[in-house]
Amino acid sequence: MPTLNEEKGIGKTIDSINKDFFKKNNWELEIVIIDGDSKDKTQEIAKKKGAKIIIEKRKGYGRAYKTGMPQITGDIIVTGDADATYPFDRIHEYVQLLLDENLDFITTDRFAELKKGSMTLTHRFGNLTLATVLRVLFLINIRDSQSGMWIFKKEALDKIQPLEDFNDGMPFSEEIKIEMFTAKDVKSREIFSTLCPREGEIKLESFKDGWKNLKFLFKKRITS
Ligand SMILES: Nc1nc2c(ncn2[C@@H]2O[C@H](COP(=O)(O)OP(=O)(O)O)[C@@H](O)[C@H]2O)c(=O)[nH]1
Ligand SMILES: [Mg+2]
Repeated sequence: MPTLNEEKGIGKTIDSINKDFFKKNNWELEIVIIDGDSKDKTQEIAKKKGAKIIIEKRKGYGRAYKTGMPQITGDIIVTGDADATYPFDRIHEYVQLLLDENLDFITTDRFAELKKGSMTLTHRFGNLTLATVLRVLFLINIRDSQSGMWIFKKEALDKIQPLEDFNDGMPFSEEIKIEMFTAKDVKSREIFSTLCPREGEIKLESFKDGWKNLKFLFKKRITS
């Protein structure tokens, strides 16, 4: 999880993981945050709850993942925001699905079950636009191009462009989907999921980031 001043959401997010299921299945669980030098209690709370903390002072959502992912020791990586919006209480089911269906990459469709107050109309419209443009430009059939919860085999990262070539900002999210869904030998799928209302301050700057995400799609289409 990338974190930047998420003291209101980090504890709830970590607590919601079904740790008993992991234990029962003998699945080792490592919780990792990549923290952008939070000035609140994010690090303290995460540490108390047993998480490993990687610090990445350089700005950006994508930058955090680029620094964090190579340092993950597990075979399967599950990502998501630390703001209690993503269903970390279901990740054991998603991991099981990845294994049962022998998939390499799963992305989650938040629109299948948007909880009340989880997304403003403006954001819904922005997301719809971005997903449509992505579908048209890259011929990938996904409904939610901005979902931040992915479940994937770490080895899938070796089959796509080098992590350092990824965007440092919010476009990282759509870029990883484009890379995984268009890569040869990577079995990808989008599954129904959900989104809950956020705890704490939003870091995304709606119009600025929406526009950046849109420009990014055209640029990537032209240059790749
Ligand atoms: N390390 C790090 N994390 C960030 C940065 N910007 C955002 N995040 C984290 O990335 C996640 C996504 O940000 P969020 O504001 O929830 O964006 P949204 O879900 O698209 O509205 C959250 O867990 C943030 O704390 C950053 O510059 N550095
Ligand atoms: Mg979020």
